[in-house]
Amino acid sequence: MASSSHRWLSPAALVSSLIASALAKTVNYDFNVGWITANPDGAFEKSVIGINDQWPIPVIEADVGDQVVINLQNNLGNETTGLHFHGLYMKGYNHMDGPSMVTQCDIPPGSSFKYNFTIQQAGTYWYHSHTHGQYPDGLRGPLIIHDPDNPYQDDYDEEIVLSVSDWYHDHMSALIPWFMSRVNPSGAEPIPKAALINETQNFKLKVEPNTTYFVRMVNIGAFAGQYIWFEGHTIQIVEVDGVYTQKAEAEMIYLSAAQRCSFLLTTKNETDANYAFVASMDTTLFDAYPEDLQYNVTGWLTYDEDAGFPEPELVDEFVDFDDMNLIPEDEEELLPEPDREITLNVAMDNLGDGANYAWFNNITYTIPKVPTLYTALSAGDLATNAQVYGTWTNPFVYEKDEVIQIVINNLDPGRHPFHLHGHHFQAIYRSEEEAGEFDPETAEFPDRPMRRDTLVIQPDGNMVVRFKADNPGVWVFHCHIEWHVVSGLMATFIEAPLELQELITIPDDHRAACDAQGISTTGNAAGSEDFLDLSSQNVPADPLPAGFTTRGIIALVFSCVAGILGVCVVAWYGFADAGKLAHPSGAQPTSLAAVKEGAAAQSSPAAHNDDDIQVVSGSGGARA
Ligand SMILES: *[C@@H]1O[C@H](CO)[C@@H](O)[C@H](O)[C@H]1NC(C)=O
Ligand SMILES: *[C@@H]1O[C@H](CO)[C@@H](O)[C@H](O)[C@H]1NC(C)=O
Ligand SMILES: *[C@@H]1O[C@H](CO)[C@@H](O)[C@H](O)[C@H]1NC(C)=O
Ligand SMILES: *[C@@H]1O[C@H](CO)[C@@H](O)[C@H](O)[C@H]1NC(C)=O
Ligand SMILES: *[C@@H]1O[C@H](CO)[C@@H](O)[C@H](O)[C@H]1NC(C)=O
Ligand SMILES: *[C@@H]1O[C@H](CO)[C@@H](O)[C@H](O)[C@H]1NC(C)=O
Ligand SMILES: *[C@@H]1O[C@H](CO)[C@@H](O)[C@H](O)[C@H]1NC(C)=O
Ligand SMILES: [Cu+2]
Repeated sequence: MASSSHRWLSPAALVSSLIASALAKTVNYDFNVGWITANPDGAFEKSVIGINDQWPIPVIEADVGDQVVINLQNNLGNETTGLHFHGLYMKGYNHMDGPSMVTQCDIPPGSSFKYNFTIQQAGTYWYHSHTHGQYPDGLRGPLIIHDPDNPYQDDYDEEIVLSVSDWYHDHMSALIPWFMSRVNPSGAEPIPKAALINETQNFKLKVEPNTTYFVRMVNIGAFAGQYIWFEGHTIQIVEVDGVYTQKAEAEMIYLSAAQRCSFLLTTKNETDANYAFVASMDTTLFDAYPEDLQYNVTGWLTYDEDAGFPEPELVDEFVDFDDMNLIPEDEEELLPEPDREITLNVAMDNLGDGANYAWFNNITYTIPKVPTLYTALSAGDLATNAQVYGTWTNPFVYEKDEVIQIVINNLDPGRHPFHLHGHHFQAIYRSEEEAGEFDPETAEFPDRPMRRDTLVIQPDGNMVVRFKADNPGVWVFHCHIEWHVVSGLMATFIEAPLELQELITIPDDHRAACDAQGISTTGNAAGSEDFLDLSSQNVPADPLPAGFTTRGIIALVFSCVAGILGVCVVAWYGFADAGKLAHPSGAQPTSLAAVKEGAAAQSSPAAHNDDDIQVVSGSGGARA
């Protein structure tokens, strides 16, 4: 074991941390995670994951410098869990970051687990489960770090926290097996049933006249980006993802899953009318367009309960503020030319099991046998060798303080919000749609680029981000559409692993979570102490047999639906076990109906679906 119990701090850091700790406090939370029922869209009652018998779950609030201690008890009974604190640097606290099999093992039912970390930054964040696609079942909420040095503190009277999200009627544990199966060869993502504001609909936001609010808005959804606008009011953007920006006036903003935006909103002097505000899901992300889809959700700035609540006016075109135009309030300059550049090509493609996987370059993320952090801590000097982390975690090892440039080429016709743990990156370039691969000859970078932790790439476009590897740890880089986490759109950055070994000791309760599931806390990605022997690492499904292409598979499944070549598909895919693909809402379609619904979802954007198009079995298939 190369880890040791002392913390590595420079004398200056030690002094400043002593000063901070003189003022800082400890914020304690006891979180009992369990099932409760809720019906946020008024259309379907379902069991959701709550905390302390409460849903929506509580907002975590602290001040910069505070120590946050969360004692989590998993009372779900039938599911493992975990928490990730989205956007926090967690410097020196990589083991508290939360993604399953990256920095910890899942927390088994019936056990407890402590998260304990120092808050090192101000702003608007959120927290959510980061295991087996679980957070859309309810385990998601804002995390707000208040700031005595907020540069805009004299510009507003009050703070407001608001979420937007999307909502499914079925559980992720029921949807994922359908999504990741041969009956869904095109990888059509299940479509949410409704959009929500603050986890409800028709939300009446009480406001005072002649008052300026600092509104912290968080998209805690699973899939849909949302356009958001306030009728009769303009807003001034002042923060994105925890980074203060110079004031920027906006009529409409776009928030992808996981993004945050804070803005100043000044109310009117008169109280004779209420004003609608709208969040509208980006339906270009959806492969189908069910007739009952409620993709708009309305709230009201409520000046007077008796003044009436007008329906929002229809907007013909979404003209949202381009976040690449923002300038950080601290005017931090473009980082120097990179020490390392990596290129990630995004694609979707099928494997031999017929399911559709997501790829960075030629790798679809597959969980290792040992959490990657624990491999880094136990590998000694070999921790700098990417090989020990396994092929399918898509590992990149960086040296301390290197400037890293990531070029992302989207070879897929969908938008994707990419998120990096442990950092705010500089967003230095983003192309328009259909621009193809990044061309360094023509791109120009801003002098003072916007920073954030989640950035949207355009369909068939490209983008470039830069950051400094100044945070020893294992940090994942992934699409924040939860379906694409499930299908493997994730890479692993191992930053300064030798320094990391000096910083982190795995707490006993974190080890116990692994022990309870028979997962080793040392060894390489294959669970071997012979660190260069990866022979038993987890691997994805086999490739498609030679001669089969994704297009061919989809065509074949269509033919099967049409009843022309059904037999061959049944034979080749082995549909014998497809009968277990039972409908989550209780209906019992045959395997062919399952195929048909899946195919309809991908074939025609205007396809009609009476119910969730998702047809699934209760177990298996949960990855990442
Ligand atoms: C776990 O239990 C809850 C509450 O009874 C249920 O709604 C959910 O579907 C179950 N999850 C699994 C994976 O069986
Ligand atoms: C939390 O961690 C700090 C050190 O980072 C330690 O001093 C403190 O005792 C821990 N608190 C709990 C409740 O474990
Ligand atoms: C929105 O929901 C959060 C979490 O439930 C709550 O703390 C917050 O106060 C709500 N916002 C408003 C404006 O009521
Ligand atoms: C609005 O508030 C400002 C100070 O906050 C005050 O000077 C002004 O008179 C108020 N105007 C109205 C119409 O209430
Ligand atoms: C409200 O009244 C104040 C003066 O009392 C004025 O400065 C301000 O612009 C008014 N606000 C709006 C939204 O009209
Ligand atoms: C949702 O809102 C948009 C923008 O106003 C509008 O164009 C569209 O017709 C609305 N859709 C529904 C189903 O209400
Ligand atoms: C991906 O695989 C293809 C064919 O197997 C190969 O031509 C290509 O170079 C690979 N790309 C990367 C980035 O490894
Ligand atoms: Cu994605």
